[in-house]
Amino acid sequence: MSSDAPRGVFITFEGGEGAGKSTQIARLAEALRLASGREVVATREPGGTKRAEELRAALLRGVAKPYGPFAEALMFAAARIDHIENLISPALARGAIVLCDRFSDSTRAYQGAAGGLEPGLIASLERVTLEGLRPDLTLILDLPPEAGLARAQRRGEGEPADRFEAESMRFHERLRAAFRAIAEAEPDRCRVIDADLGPDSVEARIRETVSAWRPDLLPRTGEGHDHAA
Ligand code: T5A
Repeated sequence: MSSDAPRGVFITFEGGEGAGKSTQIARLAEALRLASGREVVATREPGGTKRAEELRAALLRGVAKPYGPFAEALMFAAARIDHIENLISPALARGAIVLCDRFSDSTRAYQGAAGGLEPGLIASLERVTLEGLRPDLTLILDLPPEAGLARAQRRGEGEPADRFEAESMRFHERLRAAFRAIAEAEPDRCRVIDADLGPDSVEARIRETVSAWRPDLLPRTGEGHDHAA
């Protein structure tokens, strides 16, 4: 790596719809701030910067859907380029811990495995979009799609499903398989977390995983338990 390589820590969260990523990112961010005293930046994709958030709104409304998965992948890539240039890379250069809700694995899973784009095309797009940036750790929150979609529906009661929530159950099953395959192919970078549990139990598993990976960032503590309802 060159001398101007990022000094921070880049952790991404991936998984299907309603897996609990936002919930767990907020909890891990707080734990890391307290334990490490380092700057922690929590962000999301698509989005994270003003321009990328504008693209997010269009993507989730389904504006790019009629043009097909390649056009959608290009739009996600455009948002990612702005996000990397203006938020992620500067934060890593400052030495921050960056927690990102979805990143390039989502393009592999949604537009690639589930959307039908060829892996070679996705890999080429990744090369030009990421310019060598790779998450240090990826936590894949895994649960049956029915459970995740039910959570997303409960949260957005009364609102119509967004572009991807509205896809078929087969699409969501392919997504789950795709994320598991990514974890299997890159075991050094990825860890699968059972997300079909209460939020406190998922948090405990994430803390344990991060502690085992980098005890300097998050020392080990006792087991977490879900509060009684
Ligand atoms: N996309 C994205 C692509 O197609 N290609 C790409 O390259 C990228 C980057 C983004 C969409 O874009 C697609 C994927 C997505 O479809 P989004 O709205 O950000 O859209 O979608 P999600 O990332 O799926 O976000 P969600 O908010 O739906 O899911 P989260 O963040 O995983 O879940 P969270 O924490 O918001 O929780 C959902 C609900 O469940 C509850 C929460 O309180 C909340 O109400 N909850 C739990 N309930 C029970 N048990 C638990 N353990 C719970 N954890 C949370």
